[in-house]
Amino acid sequence: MAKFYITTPLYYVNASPHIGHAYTTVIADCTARWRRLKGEEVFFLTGSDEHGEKIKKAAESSGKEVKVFVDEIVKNFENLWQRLNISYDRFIRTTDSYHQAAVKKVIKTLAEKGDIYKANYQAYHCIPCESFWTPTQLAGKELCPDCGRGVSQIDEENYFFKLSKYESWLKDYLKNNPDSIMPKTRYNEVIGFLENNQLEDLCISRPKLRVSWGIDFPLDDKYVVYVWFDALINYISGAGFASDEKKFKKFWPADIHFMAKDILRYHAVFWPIMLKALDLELPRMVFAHGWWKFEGEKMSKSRGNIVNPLEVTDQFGVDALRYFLLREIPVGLDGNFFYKPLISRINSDLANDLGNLLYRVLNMSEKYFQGKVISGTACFWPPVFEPFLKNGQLFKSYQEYMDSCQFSVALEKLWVFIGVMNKYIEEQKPWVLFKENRLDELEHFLWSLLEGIRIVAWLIFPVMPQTSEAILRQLGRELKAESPNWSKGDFSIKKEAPLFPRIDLDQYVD
Ligand code: ME8
Repeated sequence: MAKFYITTPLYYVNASPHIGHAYTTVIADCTARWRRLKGEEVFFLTGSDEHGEKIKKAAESSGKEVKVFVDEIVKNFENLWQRLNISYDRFIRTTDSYHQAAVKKVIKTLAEKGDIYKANYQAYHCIPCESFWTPTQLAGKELCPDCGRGVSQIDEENYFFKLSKYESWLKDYLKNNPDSIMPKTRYNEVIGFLENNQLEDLCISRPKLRVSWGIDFPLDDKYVVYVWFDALINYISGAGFASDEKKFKKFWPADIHFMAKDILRYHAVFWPIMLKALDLELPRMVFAHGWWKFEGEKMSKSRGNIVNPLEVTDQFGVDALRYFLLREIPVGLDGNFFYKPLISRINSDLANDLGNLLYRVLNMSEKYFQGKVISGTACFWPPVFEPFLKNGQLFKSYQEYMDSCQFSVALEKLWVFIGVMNKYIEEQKPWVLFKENRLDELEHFLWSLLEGIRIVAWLIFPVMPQTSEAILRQLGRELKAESPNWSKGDFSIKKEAPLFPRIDLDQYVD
């Protein structure tokens, strides 16, 4: 059985999650569910990044002891993931002892290799980004080049990792592996960065006198590990490095690291070099999606312009939010979060197109055949279905888009099939068939639609798991026994309440 290892970033637990975090995690969950559906053995890792000054400051301003504070915020993340039906296999916390052991092992290994040394460190620190900058990078301004906020100056002795030693190796590696960073624009960005900048060695320690909240630096007890160096190691520690050799052997390398473009450089420059220095294989792909904005700016905890996913799911439902996030914007681009487009998607795509199709067909099946619709011998598809079903075309193209993380395109194409089914009902006028007592034709007509809906239900499982199961249940079927291709089989209808009630748009003003 093929394996597939998927990760999300480890989110900072200085505040509760927002739509941006939900987005990456829903994308990762959709991919995990998709791969499992196809029969692959998936390991899906998410978790929390809990060390460093940023977290310590947030705890201080809440008046709580740091561990108590992070425990509470971690609960908020776990609750949200449960609410959004996130099917992760492991939730890693950087405060977990197995992770801390792995970080120490990494540093000792790199030191033995001669890749770590001590020197003076002069830099500017952006606390909200936990990033560090040289005077040259700031170009005369004391503002973070990433987020534009103020930075503070640092001048101290520290430990460094020899990043620069691996610069030409990384350039060659990326040139030979153009698919290792997706989408393509992000790959080009990284290549451009490497062409225009010389890599400097990475400062990987912080003196305890200044930053006390971190993993003890194994080479010197006056220091803790830099939070980014600590956090990146989760991708191996979470898969068993230093704790479960068998698991690690099975799942490493990661098949896909999901994140947004803000943290691409850490994953596309620092991380591969760390792995190379450790003689470990590199992840197959780093996928950096766009940003969700709100009121024109990147949604972020420190800016305070956030949309709370729990409120959205309470108002509109979990699957509606999952569908909207995956369908609304092509995965590499930025998007603005507004309520109107969300409600329009719910009303048109979910309530009208999918919901109505299902209920019209279920109603007719009950009315004309008391809910029992059999395939009989004539289970050929109607001619209008031909372009979708011949040679498993619908499944094949859906698979291609899902495998390449083009979720919005996969769904757009699937909805064309749903549209064709709706039109087919209009054109066939089943009530006439009934009136004229052409019951064989009528049953085959309904059976074809039920079979088409069944295929749709299978395909949407990774995107809307509850909806998929609810549809199959009403058709008298179960996901695990189903296939995505046209096949014989009877239906035994058990109609439930509508999946997506229409929402009154006028109640919501953006
Ligand atoms: O960077 N739009 O944690 P973080 C889309 N701890 N995605 C967004 C987003 C937005 N507006 N805001 C956040 C960190 N995200 C580090 C990571 S990994 C070893 C350490 C998502 O809490 C997106 O995935 O700031 C982004 O990359 C991540 O949250 C940043 O999360």
